[in-house]
Amino acid sequence: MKNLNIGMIGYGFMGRAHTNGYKRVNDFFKLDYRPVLKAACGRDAVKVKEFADNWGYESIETDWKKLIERKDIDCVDVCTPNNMHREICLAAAKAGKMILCEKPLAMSAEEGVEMCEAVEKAGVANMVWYNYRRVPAVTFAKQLIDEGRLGKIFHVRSKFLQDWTISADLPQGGAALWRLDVAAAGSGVTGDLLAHCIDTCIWLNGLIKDVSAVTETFVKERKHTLTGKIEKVGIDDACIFNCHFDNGSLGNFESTRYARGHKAQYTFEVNGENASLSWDLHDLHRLNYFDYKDEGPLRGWKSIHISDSDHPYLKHWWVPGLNLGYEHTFVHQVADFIEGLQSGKPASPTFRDALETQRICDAVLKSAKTKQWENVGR
Ligand code: SOE
Repeated sequence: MKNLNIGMIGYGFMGRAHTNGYKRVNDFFKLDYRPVLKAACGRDAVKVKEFADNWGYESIETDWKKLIERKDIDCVDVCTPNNMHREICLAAAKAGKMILCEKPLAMSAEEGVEMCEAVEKAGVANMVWYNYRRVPAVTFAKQLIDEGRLGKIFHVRSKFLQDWTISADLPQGGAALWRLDVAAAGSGVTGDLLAHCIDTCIWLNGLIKDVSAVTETFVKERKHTLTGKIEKVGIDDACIFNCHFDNGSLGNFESTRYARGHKAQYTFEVNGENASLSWDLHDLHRLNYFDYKDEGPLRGWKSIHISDSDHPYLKHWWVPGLNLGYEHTFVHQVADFIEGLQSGKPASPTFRDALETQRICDAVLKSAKTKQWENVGR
């Protein structure tokens, strides 16, 4: 088995989630590569050391440029705030490293194009962490749609609802709250949450042609953690958009951090000519399915418990009936990345695949400003 030496940049929530994926993958998946936790990198030496010791990284760096220069690193994992993705990925590609970048790929499609060109020119393996594709029930939904079971698709709707920024006393910026700071995040819920909905839905139903969006910033000013001053809030707190898919179906998307009572209610529903399906992150091991063939007194939605060995990824885990959770999606993504290295058929979403989501996010934010329908630029 070959070693795949990982250099992790960033050690927050995603640093932990990805590391857990690297650590567990060989226990459950038979692969030719073994991820080795070579180095963790962060600016605060004490904090990054604590992270490295806790998770089992062999060494630390406090300068990402040093990490990228290291000969013993094969693969760079970018878990920083969004405004650093571009610079790190360009440098890592130049240094010939494989790159796994946290979503969203970039601050804008323009940056994304540069990043795609860099990894493609360097010929390095690359992937973006849109992990929800790897919830077995979501992967199963993709299989059912690809098999043509739903027939012609008419509607796709998806929401990602949270409630954690309702308090106006919550500051913006800094390590914990960079998602509220437009300079670090690029956008609010559009890049952070809707990007997940878009990634999954274009994977399920093909590309989006044009969009019509509204956004709102409910709390206009917040104290900035780094400056200590009250500053304008530049992110979108909520975003709703309608769209046309290339295949003629209609899409309806909504995301907010102001839906009191919802922590991470990510849902989608697809309605086709022959069948419909829906999924809810709060019940992630179930796929709801309605088949028109069952029309008659026994018609109805069924809730399929996705836990059997003939469901995606499940044969690698426990016995039928036992649930997987959020963290398994990262294990699956590492497994798929490695299988892509082995087969030469890169795991999706590559940077190029994820650029499409970036383009749609740009069109959504533009439409909210112009109050017009906007085409997705390609
Ligand atoms: C925000 O709260 C967040 O952590 C996102 O940044 C993640 O991408 C999403 O999976 C869960 O919510």
